[in-house]
Formats: sequence, structure tokens, C-alpha cells
Amino acid sequence: MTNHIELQSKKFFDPTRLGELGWNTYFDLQLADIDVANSHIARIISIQRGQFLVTDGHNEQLCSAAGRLLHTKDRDYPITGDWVLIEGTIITGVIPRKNILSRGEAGSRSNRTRTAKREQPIAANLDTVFIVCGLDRDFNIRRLERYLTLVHNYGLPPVVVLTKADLHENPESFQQDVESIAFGVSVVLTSMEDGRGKAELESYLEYGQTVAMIGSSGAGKSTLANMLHGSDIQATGAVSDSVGKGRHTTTVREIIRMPQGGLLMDNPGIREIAFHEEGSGIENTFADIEELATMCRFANCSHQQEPDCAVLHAVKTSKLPHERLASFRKMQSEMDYLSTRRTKSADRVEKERWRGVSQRIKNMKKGKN
Ligand SMILES: Nc1nc2c(ncn2[C@@H]2O[C@H](COP(=O)(O)OP(=O)(O)OP(=O)(O)O)[C@@H](O)[C@H]2O)c(=O)[nH]1
Ligand SMILES: [Mg+2]
Ligand SMILES: [Zn+2]
Repeated sequence: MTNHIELQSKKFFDPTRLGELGWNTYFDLQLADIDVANSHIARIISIQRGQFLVTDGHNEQLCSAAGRLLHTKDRDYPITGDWVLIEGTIITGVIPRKNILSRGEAGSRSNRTRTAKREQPIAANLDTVFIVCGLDRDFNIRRLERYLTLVHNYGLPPVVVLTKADLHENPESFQQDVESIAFGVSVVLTSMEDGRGKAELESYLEYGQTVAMIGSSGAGKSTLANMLHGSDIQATGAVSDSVGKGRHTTTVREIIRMPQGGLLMDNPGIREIAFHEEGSGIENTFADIEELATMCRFANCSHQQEPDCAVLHAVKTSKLPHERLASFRKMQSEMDYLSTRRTKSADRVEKERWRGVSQRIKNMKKGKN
């Protein structure tokens, strides 16, 4: 049986070509439970107006998704970076993802809780996420904390890329500021003027690696893609108005094959980072506060007014910036809300299940079926 599958799948995909697109043994294992006969394996490299651009390493083609996939409420809808099964020009299935990066949909955020009601997937099957931030008015430590939490929530490894280093005499001071809040995360300075940072970032773009870039509009993501690629493959643009809410130059998520052997995904700028899911983001992003908290008198200390609170003590003695604690608290309350919402909806499902069961029991007692 295994042989049969192997023979069949060999016919339908060329492992060397797919390897160049990021295919690896993880995905091989996912195929074990899937009927791949008659289908072809490809990766989604961009989505435009409901059409999916896929490639198998030989050919690119536009596909549409089978109705079944569009109707599944949650996670089966194909997104950029997905490995999919195609028959003709129809996507018939999504191969189980290794991971996903997603955020709360802009505009679906509740004013009260700041958390988003709907999810906006960014990409699937990533190895690294570049959090791109310009060393101009884009630079904002508190926003970087939000990006780090978002990426850590999905268990993905972030790298902070500080672009436009040429605008400063001493950009290293910004790098140090970020390093002091991003524990164990590499912080790389880049500039389109002199190409600095290129070699370091190239190490994330080796054969089969997929990197996604996220950041505000005008942060310099597409400029960075061009610098790393060594040619102008992506359009770039000046920030168009003074409030920074100008047009996005990049409008679609798009995966670019890089000369280094990996894949780089350019994304339209993000205006606001809303969370949709909780994870281990807070622990990772605020490792310093988590560590201090172990020394608070109370294990469940909220670091608001409790006696012998090590976190408040660190703020008082200027070891921990007050703004960082405020940022931590705000995100913590957003995560708490998300986790309550999840528990509540799980409870609701459970209640409905029991309602069904008790109805069936009543019916049985009445002699119905
Ligand atoms: N001085 C300087 N300017 C830069 C650098 N990188 C990008 N820029 C400028 O910043 C502006 C925005 O760059 P883009 O690369 O288009 O930004 P983006 O992040 O792709 O923006 P969206 O596609 O809208 O999300 C352009 O005017 C670039 O020329 C840099 O290293 N130094
Ligand atoms: Mg762009
Ligand atoms: Zn405390």
C-alpha cells in the first residue's frame, strides 16, 4: 500500500522542485492520511480577488478553491503559503499546516476589549518572521512589543529588522533599545543606501526556508525585499501623508523566490495589531516581568498594589520602565479576555451538546426515537 502511494505521488510531484519551495518531511508525513491520487501538489504564492496563484516549481497557475473549502468556517480556507492539492485548476484540499501567522481583522476590534472578533490570516508554513520597523517616525518600542507578542503567540521565531539606519549617526542606540526589550531575538540594522544587514538576514533565507515580513506601511518591507533579492522585484513608495495612514504601496501578500534559495513573503502594511488568539506571546515578550513576578510575595500578584511586589519595586527603582509595565498590563488584559471568550464558547458548545443529550433521553422516555 505504501509503495502504491509512493509510486503515485512520485507521478504527481517532483520532490526536488517542491523542496525548493519549502516542502519537507513534515509535509510528507501529512500526506500519509490523504488521498493524493489524481491531484497535484502546489504552494499558494499569492491570492488576488479570490483567485489563488500557485506554483509547483515548474509552472505557475491561477486556481480557484472548491466550494467546500470556501464554506468551511474556520481554518480550511486556503491562505498564502499553504500547500494545496489541485485538480485541474481547482484547489481541492489544504495540506495540514505546520503553523500559521494571523491577527485580528482590522475594523472588527471591539472598543471595549480591543480584541478582534474576526481573524485575518497572514500566512501559513513559515520558518521565520521579520518584524520590519523603520528608524523614522515608524519607530515605536511599544508597537514592537505588540508585534513580538503576536509572533510569539503563534510559536514563530521573530527577527526585528530596523530599516533606514542611514537616517541616523548612531543607529546602534536604537538597536540596543530594542535588544533591551526583545530577549533572545536578533535585532538587525539595515539600509538601502549601503546594504548593511544583508548578510545577516540572508542566513534566514537559505534553501527551503520561508520568511514573512510584517510591519507598518512605509516601514521599508518591499525595499528590503529588493535589497535582499539584489534587484527591483517589488514596487516601493514614499509614505503618502502626514498622519501615516496613506496608501499601501504593496497591496497583496506575495511569496518571492529568493536567490539565496529560500522564500520571502512581502505583505501590505499593518495599521493596527489586534490579537485574535492567545498563546505564549506574553511570557516570551515580557520575559523580564515574568522573571520579576516569581519574586513577588503573592504567586497570583497582579502587580497593581500588592505588598512586596517585585515588579512594582523594579518600576520604583527605575529598573523597569513604567511604560513597559503598562504595555504588559494592557496586553495581558487583552489575552485574558481572549481566553475567557474561548472558554465561554467551549462552554456553550458543551451546554448545547448536553441539551441535545437530555432531549434525546426525554424522547426515549416518551417512547419516541
Ligand atoms: N533612507 C531610507 N529610506 C528607505 C529605506 N528603506 C525604505 N525607505 C523608504 O521608505 C519608503 C517606504 O518603503 P517601502 O519599501 O515601499 O515600504 P513598505 O513597508 O513596503 O510599505 P507598504 O508596501 O505600503 O506596506 C520608500 O520611500 C523607501 O524609499 C532605507 O533603508 N533608507
Ligand atoms: Mg511594500
Ligand atoms: Zn507583583
